[in-house]
Amino acid sequence: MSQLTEQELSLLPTEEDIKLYEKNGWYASPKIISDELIEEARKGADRFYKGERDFILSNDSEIANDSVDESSALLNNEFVSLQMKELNALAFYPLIGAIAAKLARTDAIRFFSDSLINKKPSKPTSKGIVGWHSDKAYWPTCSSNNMLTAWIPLQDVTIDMGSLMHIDESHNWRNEQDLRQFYSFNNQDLSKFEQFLKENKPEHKRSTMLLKKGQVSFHNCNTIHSSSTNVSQINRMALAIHMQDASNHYVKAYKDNGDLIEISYDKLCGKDDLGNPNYSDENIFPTLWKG
Ligand SMILES: O=C(O)CCC(=O)C(=O)O
Repeated sequence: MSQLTEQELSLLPTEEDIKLYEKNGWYASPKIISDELIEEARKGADRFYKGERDFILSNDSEIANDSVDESSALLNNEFVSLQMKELNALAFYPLIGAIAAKLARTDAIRFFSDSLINKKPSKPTSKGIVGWHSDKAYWPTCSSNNMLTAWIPLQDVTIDMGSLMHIDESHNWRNEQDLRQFYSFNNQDLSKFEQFLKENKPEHKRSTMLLKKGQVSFHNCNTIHSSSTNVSQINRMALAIHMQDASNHYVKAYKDNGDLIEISYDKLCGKDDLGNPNYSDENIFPTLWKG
């Protein structure tokens, strides 16, 4: 694994930053990524939307893989950094994994998945909202509550662009089952959950990630987040990299009716010695950082 330069070391979160991450469930970094790396990633994203691929995924039928649709204000495509070299360079930028490792207080960070989100200016037929959810709600087969996501905007993000919003300290609500009925990435109505919060969590605080290009927002896998409509005139693009801490491994999880849950990534990765999905499969969940 690559070493960090002196300058990169100076950009790691301090103990105080880590404690704030643990308290709030999110951390916004200073500028850690060069304009060149971001511009290259945008080129990779543009090539992806044109249908080009540098590396072929063994199976892309089970993952979010929106096709370009002029009537839709939101495109969501997963595992793009395992398909495009410029997005791979961004996802594997060592400082991102190193910061994640510090925040999760772990010595290794492994890729779990990614989402390239292109939130276009809203259309009469499509608001391009990302509904309130926690990432972990989609990963019941993961043992760790210490997994985290790096959200990397591919341009500055201003208030009118529908930036990422976190509910502070909501990672501590992970066992509150009545919240789960509201969770859905695809839900275009943010207001029902907001009304619920007003009534049941009147003290809650919402933090909107207004970031400059090169800054990265990190959130714990249980932190509740969403993003609203992009009412600006330009596309708001972001690469979200979902990451495993060293402790994470597959655990069996069941639906209410007793059926075994299989998440889509289980169909992409190899099996371990017991025949279960192998969340350490280097082909699909490569190591991003080792301390
Ligand atoms: O880009 C967005 O608006 C949503 C991103 C997201 O859900 C995530 O980073 O986990």
